[in-house]
Amino acid sequence: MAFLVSNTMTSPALMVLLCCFLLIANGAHQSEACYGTNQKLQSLQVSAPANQPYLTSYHFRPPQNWINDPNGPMHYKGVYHLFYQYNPLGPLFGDKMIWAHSVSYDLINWIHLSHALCPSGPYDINSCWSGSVTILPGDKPFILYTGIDASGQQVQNLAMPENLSDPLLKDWVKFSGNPVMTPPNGVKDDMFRDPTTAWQAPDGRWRVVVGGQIDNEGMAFVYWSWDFIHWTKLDHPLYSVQETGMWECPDFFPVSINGTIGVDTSVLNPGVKHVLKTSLFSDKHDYYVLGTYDPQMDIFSPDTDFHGNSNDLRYDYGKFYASKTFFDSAKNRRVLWAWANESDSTQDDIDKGWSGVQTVPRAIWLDKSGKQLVQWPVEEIETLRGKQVSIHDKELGSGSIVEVSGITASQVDVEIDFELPELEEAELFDPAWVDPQQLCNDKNASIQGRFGPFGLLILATEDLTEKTAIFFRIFKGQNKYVVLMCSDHSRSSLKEDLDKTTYGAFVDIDPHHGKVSLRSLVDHSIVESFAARGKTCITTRVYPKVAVENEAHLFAFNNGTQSVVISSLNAWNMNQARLSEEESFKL
Ligand code: DQQ
Repeated sequence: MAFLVSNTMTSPALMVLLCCFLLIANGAHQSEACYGTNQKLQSLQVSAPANQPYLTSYHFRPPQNWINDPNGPMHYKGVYHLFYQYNPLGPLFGDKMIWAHSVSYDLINWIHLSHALCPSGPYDINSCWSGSVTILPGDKPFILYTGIDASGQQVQNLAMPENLSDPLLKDWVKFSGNPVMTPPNGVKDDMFRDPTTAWQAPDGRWRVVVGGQIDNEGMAFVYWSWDFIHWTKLDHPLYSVQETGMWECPDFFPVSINGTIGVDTSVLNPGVKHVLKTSLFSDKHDYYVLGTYDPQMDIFSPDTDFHGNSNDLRYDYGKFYASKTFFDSAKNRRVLWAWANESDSTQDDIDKGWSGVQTVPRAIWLDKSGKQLVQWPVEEIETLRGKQVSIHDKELGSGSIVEVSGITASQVDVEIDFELPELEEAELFDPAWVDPQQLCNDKNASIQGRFGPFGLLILATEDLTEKTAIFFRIFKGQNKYVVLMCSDHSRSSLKEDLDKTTYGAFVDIDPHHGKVSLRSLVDHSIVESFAARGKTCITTRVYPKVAVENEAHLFAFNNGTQSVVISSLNAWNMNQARLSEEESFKL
């Protein structure tokens, strides 16, 4: 434990921390416990079958079994780390969840390491659930995670690298004094989880948020600490909202008011606003609110009320949950990861031998309007682009369909700019249409409008019996035009027993300026779509029966009565990311 001895901190608080480090040195040697468990579990595994049309090529996942939430992403000494919830026993969620660990130099190609945290002590013997990493001064990363203890209650635990000079941070030790937080009075044992990355307020104390619920009021509990070991709960939550139920995986971070540059989690100055994100257990969506953080009162005041319904802002209006951001100091950006669960049946997951993928990492920043966030796949994803095809200045008359040929449509990155004509004749928007998902459901891709539906048909068969339609409709509202983005899965597969929910969201742009853009990242069974350069995002899981591998086609279409023009379309075949298996997955 060289880093303990080399610590030169002098203030009283930091001396306490040093003493605690020494205590930690007496903690369990976690990597050994993990390794032993892992070896045993691996022998029970059945390998994923060879025929895998839905296996992704450039989205992150291990070779087999169940994954869910991203945990503790960080950039540390030139290496990106991603931990994630993993069930080493099989393709469904398990009752001994662990933190698996992978590393990367570019956020695209990953090496799977041995598992970081496995159930081992009374404070986490029933699972190591989600949590975050905080890098303390002196380059010391600490994990705070939820343990399910011997009596089934949710407690918060600490762990740290065994050897700070190992850039891959392969081995982790747990604090001998765990747990460091137990469910507060009045909070049920199973409603207290998922600590955030901590931040240090100007008074020098660390703050961390833990998700929870009291009665049906969802909330972000705040704890503070001088030494990162002893945590005291504040009387009031950072923020809470009645009737929203359990808040899972909260995230709390600053964003620059001007520009796309990301800032570290403790940054607090007039140049930033704060984002509070919560993953609502009730509907499995990630909602966020923008607002102001008061470090004296430790209160978050949102700019707009939050209700946890279709009026609220979401990172993504499709399958996207338990997300987490980190500050990437290498590129001064904030990066967002999320779990995209399957939409197939449990039996399908058992047959596939795996379940769940991570979305591509996205840079995230505050929109110029100050009213919403914007996301865009990290630029590194473009290094996977191969053969390119383009279409320019192509008019799409009413009912037209144009194939984007010459690419592998099951593994593609496509960007399309539509040029719009004069919108005076647009259909009137009914103010009663408050739920965009419902509107997309009622007006699916086969229902003709005036301006729209127009967009892309993805993972489609040549005869269009299978297709996933990602499209826009434009309406004329009272004072402005309204742009609707939809992802229609009603014809996505000839297979039954799939969740084919249609997704939808409004795009806050003024189409009167003549353009609307769409980018879709297609990777066999996942499609991530970004409208208007990342203002509205929809992620979907799709399982065509026929339109797989080389049988998949990509089309642009217009089913509105009015023409639109493809001013530019570029599509690139995507190469496979390298996901190498280290020993832990081969055993
Ligand atoms: N998943 C974890 C929990 C978290 C939930 C367990 C969110 O910590 O609340 O795998 O998906």
